[in-house]
Amino acid sequence: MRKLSVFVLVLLAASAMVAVAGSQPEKPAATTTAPAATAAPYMGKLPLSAEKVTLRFATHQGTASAMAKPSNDLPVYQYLEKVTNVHIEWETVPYNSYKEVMTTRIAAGSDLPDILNLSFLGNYQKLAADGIIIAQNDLIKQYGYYINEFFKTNAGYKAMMTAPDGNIYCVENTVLDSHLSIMPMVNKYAMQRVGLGMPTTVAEFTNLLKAFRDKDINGNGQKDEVPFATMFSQNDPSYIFQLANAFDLEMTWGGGTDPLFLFRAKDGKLQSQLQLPEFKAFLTWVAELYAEGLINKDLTSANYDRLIEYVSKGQAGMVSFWSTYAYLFGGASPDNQGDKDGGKASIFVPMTPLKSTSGIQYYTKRLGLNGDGMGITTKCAVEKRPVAMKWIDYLFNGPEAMMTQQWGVEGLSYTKDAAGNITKKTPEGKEWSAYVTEIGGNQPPRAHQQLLAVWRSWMPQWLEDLDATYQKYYKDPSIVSIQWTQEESDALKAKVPDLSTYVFESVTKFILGQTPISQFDTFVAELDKRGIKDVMKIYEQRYARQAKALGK
Ligand SMILES: [Ca+2]
Repeated sequence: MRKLSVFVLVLLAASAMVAVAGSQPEKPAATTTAPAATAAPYMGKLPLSAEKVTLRFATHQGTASAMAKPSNDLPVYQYLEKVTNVHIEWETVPYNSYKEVMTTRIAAGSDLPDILNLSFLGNYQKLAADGIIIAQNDLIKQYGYYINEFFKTNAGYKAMMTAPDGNIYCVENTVLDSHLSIMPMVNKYAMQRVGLGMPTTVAEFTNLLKAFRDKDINGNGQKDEVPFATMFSQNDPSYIFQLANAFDLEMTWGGGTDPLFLFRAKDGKLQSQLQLPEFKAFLTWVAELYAEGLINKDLTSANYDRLIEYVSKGQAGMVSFWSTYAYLFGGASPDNQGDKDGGKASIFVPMTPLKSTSGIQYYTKRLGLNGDGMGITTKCAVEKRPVAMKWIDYLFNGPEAMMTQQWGVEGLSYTKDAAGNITKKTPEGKEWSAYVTEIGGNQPPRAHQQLLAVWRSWMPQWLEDLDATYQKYYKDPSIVSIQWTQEESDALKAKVPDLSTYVFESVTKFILGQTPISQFDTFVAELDKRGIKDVMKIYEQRYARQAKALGK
């Protein structure tokens, strides 16, 4: 886990930081000074200010302990100050206490910084209505050069960053939405031993698992195979739900306050997926896999370590996890021939999607925001707002700032020759990506993008090559997680926890065979009793805004 650990941990930390929203539309409080009539429009040129400007920025110290706490002692931040001419006074709070500390500080209403990380601080519209932050629309128009460039090719992200009242209160972290996310991985040597190839249909998938079960793939003479080692729980539903793609459903993403997997949009209308015949067919299939001994008996309690254990004993022919981990499962497998890091060649190969009932093969893109919203507070002096906006803009999508995320600082973590070729540089005894993280690169606690270039440079070549060939399978989600109004968010809070608990208890019992599939209609009726239609109405309201913003 050396190479990828930091990056993947952060990917997995992507959580329910989705903004909940406010009900009282308010006029933007921003009153920015218009540039003089003679001034050329801002085009992202450095430095961001002719005179040194000091801004106070309150943020957390990073999502994982391996992340570097922002500080002017770190080379990346020293470099960014040099090129932008903006000095930051850091006010940092540990990630786990950020919500509590900052909520208290906001409630006191005094001593706000100029720029505020809005993670965990609630609905943006409400924060603006409460006089904490300003709308950034006008500022972005004038000083958000790189944000506007990003929006040109990322309409979905623009829609998600726009509040229900039409204002943009902040830009937020973006994630890589279509690169080896959640999908099963299949041991190619086990496939060779049983004489079968990569499955492309539900029937082939089932047959492959049966062959793994019956043909002693680890060659120890015992029937100890665990054909498909996976997980299923309320916190980790995706490994199983993702397979519902084979039934034309769309259940890979969502959870917490935004259980997207409950619904899909079809022909412009939302449908409650769990109440469809397709879901019954899917559930019937998974229950059969379980009853046939094709799935690990402990799927409701298994974790990553347990999956590695099954793999290391050669018991698992197929395993579920983030498929960026494919090389780690390969490294742990007895089929590994001395390539202990799994970096040189594939053993566990991410599975191509199964053909759906209607004949298409797809994975759903993980389109979502991931916190670190960059609010400009009402306490930020009007004359400082343009440079605050430029700084946020530049760090989000400016070329030198992106270089620091990917490569760190020239001379320290990389060198560049006259032709512009970059070579990694690492101090004695350090691992390169850990060093880049340590000096302030990688995924800092401010709005940033997960970068494909970083992902690529940190991925074993065989996995990177495979990822390129899988791009054709990714499709946009039919429902995009744009922001809720406060009213919608409150209504969801009243219904969703009880409904979700019921869904997971029931689905688990169906899979484990504790409830027969003949009871499916009772399940469907009970979902109605527990208000799934009311929840769907709220999703429909949001979907109407999505249709307006994205035309679909
Ligand atoms: Ca065996």
